[in-house]
Amino acid sequence: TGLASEGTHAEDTPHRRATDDPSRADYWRERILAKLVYQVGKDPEHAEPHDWYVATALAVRDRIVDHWIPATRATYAKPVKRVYYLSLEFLIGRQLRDTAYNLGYVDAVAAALEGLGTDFETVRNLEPDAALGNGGLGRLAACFIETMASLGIAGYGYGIRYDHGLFRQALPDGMQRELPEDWLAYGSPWEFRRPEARYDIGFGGSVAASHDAHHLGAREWKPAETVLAIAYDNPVVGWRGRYVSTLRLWSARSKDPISLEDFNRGDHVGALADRAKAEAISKVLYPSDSTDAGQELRLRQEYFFTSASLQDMIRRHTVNEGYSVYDLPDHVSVQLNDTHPAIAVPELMRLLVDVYEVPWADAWDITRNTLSYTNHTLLPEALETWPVPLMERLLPRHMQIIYLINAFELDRVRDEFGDDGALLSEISLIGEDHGRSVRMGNLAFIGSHRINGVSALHTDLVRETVFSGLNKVHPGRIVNKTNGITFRRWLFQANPGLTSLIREAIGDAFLDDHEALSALTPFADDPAFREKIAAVRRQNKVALAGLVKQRVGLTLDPDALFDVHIKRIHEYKRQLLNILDAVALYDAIRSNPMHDWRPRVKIFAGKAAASYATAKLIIKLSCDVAKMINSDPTVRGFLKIVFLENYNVSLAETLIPATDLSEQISTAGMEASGTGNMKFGLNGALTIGTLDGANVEMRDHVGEDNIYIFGMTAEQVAERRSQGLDMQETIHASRHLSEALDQIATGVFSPDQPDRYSELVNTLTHHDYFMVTADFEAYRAMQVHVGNEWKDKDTWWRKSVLNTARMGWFSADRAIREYADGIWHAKPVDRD
Ligand code: T68
Repeated sequence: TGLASEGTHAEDTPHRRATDDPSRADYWRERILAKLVYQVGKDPEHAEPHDWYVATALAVRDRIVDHWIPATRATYAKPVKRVYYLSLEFLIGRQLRDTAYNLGYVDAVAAALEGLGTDFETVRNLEPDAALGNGGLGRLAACFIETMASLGIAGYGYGIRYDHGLFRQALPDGMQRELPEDWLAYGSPWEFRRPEARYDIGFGGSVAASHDAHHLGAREWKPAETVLAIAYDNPVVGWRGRYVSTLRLWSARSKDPISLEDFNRGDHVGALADRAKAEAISKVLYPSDSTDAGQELRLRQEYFFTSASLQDMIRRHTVNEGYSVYDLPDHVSVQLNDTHPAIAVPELMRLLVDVYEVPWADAWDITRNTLSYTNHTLLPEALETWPVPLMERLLPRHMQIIYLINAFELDRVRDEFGDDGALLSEISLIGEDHGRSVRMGNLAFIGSHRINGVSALHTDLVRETVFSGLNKVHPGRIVNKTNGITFRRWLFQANPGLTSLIREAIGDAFLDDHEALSALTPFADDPAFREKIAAVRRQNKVALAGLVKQRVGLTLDPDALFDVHIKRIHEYKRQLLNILDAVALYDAIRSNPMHDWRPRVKIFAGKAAASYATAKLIIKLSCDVAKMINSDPTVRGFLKIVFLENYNVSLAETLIPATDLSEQISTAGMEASGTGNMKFGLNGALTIGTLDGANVEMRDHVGEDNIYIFGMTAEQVAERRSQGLDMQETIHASRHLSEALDQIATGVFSPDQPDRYSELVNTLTHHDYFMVTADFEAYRAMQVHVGNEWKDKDTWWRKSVLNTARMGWFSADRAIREYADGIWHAKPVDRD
């Protein structure tokens, strides 16, 4: 067949040519040239840099297929449980380096490109980021797909192939503008279109009355509208090519590309109207990372990809593998990434009851034993609900099923717990608050055998708050699975300098077993090693400084403390707290110019949801403050502020290895986990943070002396809130804080519009829900402490090494093993 199962393409023939060996540059030279000529159709003499990118990607893609087909065969030959990860977001970023790296071909490909008159860095930077996600939730899904492949779990990701991913952020005068993102403008060399893998997705219409009077029997749903879901497969290669997961993304197509009747009547635009409506489903990613509930298109997206994915999964299970739907839970696990695919609960019931004629009670067991659900937030505005009238109109059969599930659940609970009205209304699938609505969190919970939070603290809070009632009636169903990150992308690829140093120090075991990083611990006390670590960081900072120079024209001192705050802009993530500290530091430098200041650079990046006015104002404030401080000669370079435009995965890959101090300062109790915090710690940045999300577990692992924890605990925040949100006294008690707020409120940083921030400051003063002012003094004191620690380089680099050495547990390999053992009961594929 020409397909090798272990790493190499070449067959073991006696006359093996040099060009049959993919560890050699000439192998790649030959194949890249062939792709350039025969697939891109360009003369190598006149090829543009982008043509070289496409040719290289296509050549690498062939090697993926060499692993993908045997991996798929092996899964059919010796079946293991298949894991389906349903997510509306997969923030995978660039794929060339990731793929080439996991297959071990980066050096050979780079050498080939040199010989062809270009270079790997140039070529790989031409790949647009696949920005099919907003933030942490989408990036987690991407880390998990790669990790399932690395561990040999038969994993599939299912999502939407958005024509336009997350908007591009422009910042003219510091005001965020959203520009369309167009990652598919040149097509994607990684995907395989599968026009034969298509499913009908219905919307609207009616449900026929049944022949038998039994209310639990099959019904016939006659949708008014049918949209086609077409599959595009993106293979995701695991570490050392162990396994290849398939990321199957659905694109919406109209059943009728054009209405010829309308066209022939002369209505050339109307002739395309149905098509436009159908295809709108996969046009754009919703840019809010906390739901603006209630938009019909969003519900259409959710049902579209969930239905297509379940139909595809059942087809593979029944037609390809010949199993009965009754055996679904033995062979299949479906993980719901937040409530976005929660419609899977009634959809799987519908498929089983109406299409496969499974009795209701059996269908319910199958559904619950197959599905599990991950919660990522406690923010009330992010808990999805859908108005009942919208659901009835768009998904009438599902609404019937939801009512039935609800009735059975409430009956059962009433039998067991008595007629507790408060409990019953809390766990009901139907909320009565602002008009009747379907609570997707409760639906996902009731339809799942396991519900998980994403850090120890978050899971505790899930049990105590959003799902306290459901936790009482289903004790033990909520479990914790602390997030993890893929070390392949976030250490080995993003920070080759640090990776080489670690290999020299402790050998290669940690490349496969991330907890083996702990062998680095004794090197924290080795001055020579610390010096090398500092040198690598400096190199990464020089590279970042180059990027900043090129993008914003600002010159950074690579010996300054690089203090980095990158994530979505949110009040709870408290970029404002950091800006207030910057203003206080600015004042301190001016009023005490003879102090032994050390240069510090505060770097911000992040997007605000298009509709989140306060978040956009926070961006503007950062830019205003930056402008004033960067141009004030009395600061003499001791403080610089940078806001980098258009934060994305690729920018994070450059920023994180160049960071000295990682900002993880959310209001305690509000950040479910965080995953950026782990990426920074792994790369040796020290963290300044609150006891929130996974920061708590990071402290436990790295040791409290090696992390800068400050501020109120989640419990204290709750207590403080119950006393009211007016902070005048708190502000009054802090001279630094009152002065900083005053300057911002009176327009010191916004002379062109002095009242620009008066409302913002007013809110902080009288309604500080996020406890920015209440945590200010603790934060500032800790920042002063950090500044002092930075002066003692031995201490700093010792702590840095200990952070890297002790982050092994935060590997996604650990997280996925926990899911596989505790929720999916899935074992790795045997490829021999
Ligand atoms: C994040 N959630 C959590 N949501 O905020 C973060 N939401 O603490 C956690 O580490 C991460 O999930 C992974 O568990 C999100 O990123 C969204 O992006 C989102 C998108 C649409 C609707 C709601």
